[in-house]
Amino acid sequence: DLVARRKINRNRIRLNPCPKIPPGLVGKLTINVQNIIKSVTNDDSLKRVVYGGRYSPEDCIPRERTAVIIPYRDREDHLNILTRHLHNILQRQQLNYQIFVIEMALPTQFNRGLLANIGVLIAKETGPFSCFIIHDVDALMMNDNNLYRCGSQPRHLVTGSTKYRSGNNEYGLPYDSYMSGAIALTDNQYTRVNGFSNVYFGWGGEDDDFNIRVKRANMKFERPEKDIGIYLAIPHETDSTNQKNPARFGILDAAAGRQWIEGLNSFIYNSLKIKYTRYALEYRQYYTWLLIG
Ligand code: UDH
Ligand code: NGS
Repeated sequence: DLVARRKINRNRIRLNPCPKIPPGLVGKLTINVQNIIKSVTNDDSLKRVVYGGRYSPEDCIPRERTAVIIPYRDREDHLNILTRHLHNILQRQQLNYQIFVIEMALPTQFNRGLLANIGVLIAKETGPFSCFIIHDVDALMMNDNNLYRCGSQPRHLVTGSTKYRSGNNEYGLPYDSYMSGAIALTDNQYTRVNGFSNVYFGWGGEDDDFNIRVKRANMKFERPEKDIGIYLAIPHETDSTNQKNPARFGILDAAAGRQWIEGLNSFIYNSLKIKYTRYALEYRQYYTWLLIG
């Protein structure tokens, strides 16, 4: 009734912005991949998730509206682990967020850049979001101080992953300009670089291409502090429908020439018209799922 509604509105007006540093963070996390589903299933965070994998804090006004976009195919176990892990942590980070899983139907070779772009477009339709995070399905953050927010520059959220363990270093990166795993860009930043290139089918190169785009748009990837951006990579075998793309080095050499022609703004490049259809959109319990073919 009216009186009750007025009361709710009054309370809403009194809400303060969430603190700059969320008070409930715990720092470095111990993750046991085998037990993660069991350990977080009883966690209250999952009960607070709204269908479609959405959440917003009730007691303060969130500083960021984050869309987590996961290019995806055939990694159900990883997806179940990652989504639970993220719901648990992103709520502690007091974000307003939604998880989007963008799946590419068979038989096409996997195309991570294309899926990221489509994810951003669908998130914008669903939005408004202030921050887009392009996230690998097998990357689990190991320190909840790694806030899933955007910055004044594009952010590579990974300072080291168990995938690149070397010698005494438990967490590493394969090379300095490497920027896969998880990146965070504002709408403005993502649009300014014109998103990912859409022409990399199969494994490799699309991330290096994106890095070139960021540089050419006069921006620079930033990373969190070294001990904060650490990730556990869930071990897995090579995907049969994401084979190494033998043409990737040639395509990468021509990256600069394509930047403003194809990407977020266009899925057509020369004679190559990348047609895709939205086969399905479902608001699943822990994420919004889009199937592309
Ligand atoms: N991805 C899928 N399904 C696929 C391929 C890729 O979901 O079939 C997504 C997923 O989010 C993944 C990301 O795209 O995290 C990157 O894919 P990738 O194949 O580059 O990931 P990664 O580097 O695997 O982890 C490379 C093969 C490593 C084989 C090692 C064998 N010991
Ligand atoms: C580079 C690839 C990247 C890839 C990176 C790490 O060689 O796409 O290795 O790969 N670039 C090209 O192929 C041009 S990894 O060590 O994770 O297998 O992300």
